Amino acid sequence: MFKHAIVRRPSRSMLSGITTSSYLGKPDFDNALRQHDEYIKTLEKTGVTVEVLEAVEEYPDSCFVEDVAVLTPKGAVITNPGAPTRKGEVELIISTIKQYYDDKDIYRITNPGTVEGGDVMMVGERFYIGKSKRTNEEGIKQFTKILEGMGYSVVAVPVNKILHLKTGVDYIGNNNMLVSGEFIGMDIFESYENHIIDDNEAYAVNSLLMNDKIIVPYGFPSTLEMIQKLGYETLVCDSSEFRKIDGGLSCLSLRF
Ligand code: CIR
Repeated sequence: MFKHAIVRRPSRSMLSGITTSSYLGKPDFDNALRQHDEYIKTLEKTGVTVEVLEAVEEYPDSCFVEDVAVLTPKGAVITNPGAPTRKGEVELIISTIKQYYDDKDIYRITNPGTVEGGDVMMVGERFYIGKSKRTNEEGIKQFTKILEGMGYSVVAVPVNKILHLKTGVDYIGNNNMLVSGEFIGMDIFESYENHIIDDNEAYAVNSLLMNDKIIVPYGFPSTLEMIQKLGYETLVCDSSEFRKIDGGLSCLSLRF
């Protein structure tokens, strides 16, 4: 059960956030704030208390708090983002993490290792970590040592075509895995029930398992229907402004 979530308000500078989706246009900041309000309310409906951190103009991508830490029931890992403009974001989160974890249970990924939380997918006692443009071999080595020390197992997954692991594959509980693109048919995930999300709805792979509910992004009716048919209670949340800078639902919070 998740009890807590941490989010950070988007800053006006999000208009210059890193993006591979510029064809979608620039985010509308006022609408992004409204969507962020809705995101917080949606998280609350899943039974968590949400800590809302203030916006930081200096870091355009800092609303994507998922990337700067990995929070587990046994300890916290402060990451080291691979994107140069995002490295400083980790210092902003540490004092918040310290409110929830003892110092002895807080670990750090250090140079030359890089890890971004969007590349980390928790499935019970196992963590999958994507080797991507943002998370490198050395980062995976450090992450594995830390997580194995906590008693978890870690499996590395190649990520070649997309930003983060969870942009393309997501675990929604009950052995159900949403898969798209390069992850379709991958041996690593063969023990799960694979549910293929077509390219035209690929953004909705990043749906979010929160306690007994799944939060699905607004505007992806086939994925929504498929998840409902699996028997889940769903909540829908519009994250279209964040999508314009490559952000999905999971990126916008830390959940633990
Ligand atoms: C970035 O490129 O870093 C941001 N514009 C988007 C980060 C998305 N985060 C995530 O998938 N966990």
